[in-house]
Amino acid sequence: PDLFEAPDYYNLDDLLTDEHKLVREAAREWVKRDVSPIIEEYAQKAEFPEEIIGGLAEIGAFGPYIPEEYGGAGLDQIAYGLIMQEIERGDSGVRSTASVQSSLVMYPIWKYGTEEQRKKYLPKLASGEWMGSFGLTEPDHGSNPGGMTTNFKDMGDHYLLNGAKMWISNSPFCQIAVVWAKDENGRVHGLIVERGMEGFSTPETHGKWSLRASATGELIFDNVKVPKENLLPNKSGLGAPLGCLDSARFGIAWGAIGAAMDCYDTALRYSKERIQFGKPIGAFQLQQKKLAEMITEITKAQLLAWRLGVLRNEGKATSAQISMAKRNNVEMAINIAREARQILGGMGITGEYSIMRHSMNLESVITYEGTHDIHLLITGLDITGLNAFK
Ligand code: TGC
Ligand code: FAD
Repeated sequence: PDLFEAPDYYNLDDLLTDEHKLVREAAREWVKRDVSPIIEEYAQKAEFPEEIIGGLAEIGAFGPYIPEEYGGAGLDQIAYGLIMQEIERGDSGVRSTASVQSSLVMYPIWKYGTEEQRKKYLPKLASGEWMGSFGLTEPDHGSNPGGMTTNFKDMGDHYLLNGAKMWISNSPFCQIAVVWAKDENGRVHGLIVERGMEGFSTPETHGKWSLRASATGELIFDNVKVPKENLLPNKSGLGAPLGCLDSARFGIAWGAIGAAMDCYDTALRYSKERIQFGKPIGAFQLQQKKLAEMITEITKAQLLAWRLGVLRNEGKATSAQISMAKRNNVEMAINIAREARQILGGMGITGEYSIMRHSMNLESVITYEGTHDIHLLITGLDITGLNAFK
C-alpha cells in the first residue's frame, strides 16, 4: 500500500487549489499509515477499528465543510470529496463512518438545529469524542422512507418516541442518533436521541459479507422520553432527511473513485510483475483492455465528481445531478473491482490484496444512500417530468 499513487490521467490536479492538494495528501498519508495496515484484519473479524477515530478527526473527516466556529474544518466541497476519496481508498466502511458523522449527523444539526444544539453537539462530533448515527431506514421502509412508522407524541414537557430503525451505520457504538420520526399529524421531524435514554437500544447486525469493518445495527425506541429541546426545529418534512442524503451521496460519488483507484493501482502493478507464458500478464491484450477501460472510467468519474463539486461550491448542484454521480461512480467502482479481481487470478480472492474487500464493500455502497435503481428513477423523473414512484 505504501507504493500507492492516485491516477491522474487528465491532469486534474491542475484544477485543484494548493489547499485541496494539502488536504488530500494529509488524508492519503494517514490512510496509508494508519488504515491500510490494519483494515483487513478488522474486516476479517467483522469489527470497526475504534482506534482510528482520533485520526479521522485529525484529517478533518468529521465535518470537513462545517464552519470552524463549530469545530469543523471549514473546507469547500471539493476538499470534502477528496477526503472521502482517500478514506475509501482504504475502506468503504471507514468512509461510511465519516459520511454518517459529517453529512448525516453534523449537517442536520448545523442546518436544522438551534444555536444551542450546534454548540452542544458539533464540537464533540468534530473531535470524535461523540460518534453519531442517522436513523431513516426502517425494516418495512427502505427505498420509501416516506412510509415510516416511527412516531412521537407531544406529552407536554417531553416527546414520547416509539418505533425501530434498521441497517444503521455506527449504531452499536454511537453516543447520539439523529432520528427521523412522524409527529401526530404525520409530518417528519428530526430528533436527537442520546445513549442512556430509557427505552433506547442499539442491537448490532451480524453476518454481513460487506462493510465488515463498519458496525451496523438497529435503533429501537420503546417509549423513549425525548426532551423537547432535542427536536431539530428549523426544517421538517421528508425533504429534511433527503437534504442530508444529498450531502452524503456527493461524498460517496468521490469515495467510490478512491476504491476504484486502489483496485486499478493494485491490478496494474500485479499485471507488470506476474509472469505467465514467459511474459508479464500485462503484455497480453486482454489484460490491457481491462486496465485501459478502468483508467478511462476512473477519469470520467473524476471529471463528473469535480464538476459536481464546483456546482456545489456555487450552490447550484441539483439533487438529480448528485444522484447521477452517485449512481455512475459506484457502478464504475464495482465493475472495476470485479475486473481487477480477475487480473489477480487466485490471489485476487485473498485478503493479501484489498480488491475482494473493496468488491464486497461496494455491494453495500450500491444499495445504501438510495439504491442503483432509485437513482436511475430520480434521473428518469428529472428528464421526463413523469414520476415513477407515485
Ligand atoms: P418526494 O415526494 O419526491 O419528496 C418529498 C419531499 O422531499 C423533497 N426532496 C428532496 N429534498 C432535498 N433533497 C433531495 N434529494 C430531495 N428529494 C426530494 C421533495 O421536494 C419533497 O418536498 P416537499 O416540500 O414537497 O414535501 O418523496 P417520495 O416519497 O416520492 O420519495 C422519493 C425518493 C424515492 C427519491 C426518496 O425517498 C429516496 O431518495 N429514497 C431512497 C432512500 C434513501 O436513500 N435512504 C438512505 C438512508 S441513509 C443511508 O443509507 C446511510 S448509508 C451510510 C453511509 O452514508 O455511508
Ligand atoms: P428495498 O427498498 O426493499 O429495495 C429492494 C429492491 O427493490 C432494490 O433493488 C430496490 O432498488 C428495488 N426497488 C424499491 N423500490 C423500487 C421502485 N419504486 N422501482 C423499482 N425498484 C424498486 N439507512 C439509514 O437510515 N442509516 C444508515 O446509517 C444506513 N446504513 C446502512 C448500512 C448498510 C451496510 C446497508 C446495507 C444499508 C444501510 N442503510 C442505512 C439502509 C439503506 O439506505 C437501505 O438499505 C436502502 O435505502 C434500500 O432499502 P431496502 O434495503 O429496504 O431495500
